[in-house]
Amino acid sequence: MGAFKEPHGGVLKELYLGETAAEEEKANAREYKSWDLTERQLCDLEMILNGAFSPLEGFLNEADTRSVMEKMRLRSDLLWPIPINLDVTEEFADGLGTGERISLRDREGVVVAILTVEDIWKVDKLEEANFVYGTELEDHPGVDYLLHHAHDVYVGGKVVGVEPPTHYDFKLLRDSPSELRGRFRKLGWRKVVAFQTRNPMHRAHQELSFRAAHENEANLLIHPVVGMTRKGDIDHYTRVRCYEKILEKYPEQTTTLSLLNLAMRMAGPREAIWHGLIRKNFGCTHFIVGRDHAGPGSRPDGQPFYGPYEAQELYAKHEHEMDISLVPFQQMVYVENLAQYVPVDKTTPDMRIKTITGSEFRRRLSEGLEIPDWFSYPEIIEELRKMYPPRHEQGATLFFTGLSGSGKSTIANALLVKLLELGGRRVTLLDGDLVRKNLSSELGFSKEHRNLNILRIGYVASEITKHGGIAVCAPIAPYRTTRRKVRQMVEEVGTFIMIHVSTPLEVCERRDRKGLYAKARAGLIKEFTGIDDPYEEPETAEIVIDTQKLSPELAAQRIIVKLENMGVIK
Ligand code: PPS
Repeated sequence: MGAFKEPHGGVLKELYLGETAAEEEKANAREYKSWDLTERQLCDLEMILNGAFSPLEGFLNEADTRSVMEKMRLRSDLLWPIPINLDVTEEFADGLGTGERISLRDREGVVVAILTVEDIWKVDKLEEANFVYGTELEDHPGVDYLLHHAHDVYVGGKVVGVEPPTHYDFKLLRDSPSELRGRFRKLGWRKVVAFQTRNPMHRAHQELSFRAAHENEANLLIHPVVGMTRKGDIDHYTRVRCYEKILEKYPEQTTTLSLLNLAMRMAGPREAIWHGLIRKNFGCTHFIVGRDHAGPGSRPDGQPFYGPYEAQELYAKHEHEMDISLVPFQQMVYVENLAQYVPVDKTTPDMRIKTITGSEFRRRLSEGLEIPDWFSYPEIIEELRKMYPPRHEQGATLFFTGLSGSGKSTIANALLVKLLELGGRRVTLLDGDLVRKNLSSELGFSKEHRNLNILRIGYVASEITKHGGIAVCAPIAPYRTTRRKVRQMVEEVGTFIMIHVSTPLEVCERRDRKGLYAKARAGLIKEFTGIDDPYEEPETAEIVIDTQKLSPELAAQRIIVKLENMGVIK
């Protein structure tokens, strides 16, 4: 085995211009059309420019894209499993011509690269989904991205780099392929096993990765993804602090850490091959593929999208031409009577096996329950608990919905007082009327305005939730899709609880506390919810309150009990 792996395709494609040429291009770029890169595109571009995606020299053209989709190969016949495309809006593509140069800008408007347009085409997304992910189910995060986030038109073409994308975090831990190759050379590491991860590492991962290196008489590179991973993953800031801690658990001089700004696709088997090729470009000789590598979770019917060892099988099939050895690993389990970790296929019936699944681990974290020492290191748990405290210390949004006069505000006010009485949390009330006086004073009651109003409430509530407070919202919120958007926004940062105050229209109208129903019936108020405007009943409310059966005080009490049961308050 040679001292250093050749990059995929033989040459490391570093595509940054020299200083003078870059300055010139930056000046020229003022004349070019410019595209603001999405988060994923910026990750991809960084990988293209620094050579991590060698042999790619730009975003794929249509012929290469088709070849990659159908055969997992570029037209040159080189193995490449994932299409890397620049997706743009139809509007942007409209005036574009072949041979035209466009500047690609980051979020701050800095020109990162110049692309020369080779071709432009409209995408058949379902076809791409089926080829790349083997499914068109939106529950697959890669498919969801493709169908709901990626633009409809692809632009292919080579790129030249003008300025590397800026990172303000963990600068010393971010390496390009040539930088990492340089580090290996300096350390005299000739064989390097790479370990890919998007999760915090615990004892099982440490055991597995160290054994993989040890058994191959190699050194170890911990190479976590810090670009885009799966929704709901632990944020990369926290993870990197954890990785720095786990590094100390390996014997000195054996292991190093570097961060990879990759945007994952969760494509399972295809992704495993892609990950291997990328690590080869970084100079690694071996790549660990464990159970369910880059797995996207399960289908709605509970079946996994890919078999647990399908990634290993596909990798093994192509290993000879990849020229980066597969280190297949079975799941590691803790054997209590041996007080050590063992690969699951090496266990015998006399062994007392212990495991904690990912979801069980998250449950223990969110409920503040004990996490045993055999599972992880106390320093790592401490780091995770700082950012992911138990649910009763996290923020929450309590979102009331119901008709005007249903009793939302009265119950919300009672609940607010009870929460304040319990103490320990900051509580903000975003009542319908109150919001319309402040946040949404210019809005009326058209569908568009109501939705805007609810999204504003959702945004404020999600910020309150993110910062550990409790937001109590009480608008009518008549539209299901908008309520769902608010739920999604909040659930990214904390707990969301929908409370449907289901008082029937006749009762609200009979009560008519503000006299609005009478006015609406008389045609003096238009678009009044329940009269000449719709109210879509919630399907997914956590709590339903019927005020015909419960007083506001008792309703608030019931909600408090439910919050206690859910662990939102203690
Ligand atoms: S929405 O649909 O969620 O944006 O409505 P919201 O912000 O909660 O505002 C509802 C309050 O505004 C008063 N009001 C109306 N409600 C419904 N339809 C029409 N056309 C309307 N015009 C004024 C009404 O007092 C609502 O207050 P609540 O507290 O719900 O009774």
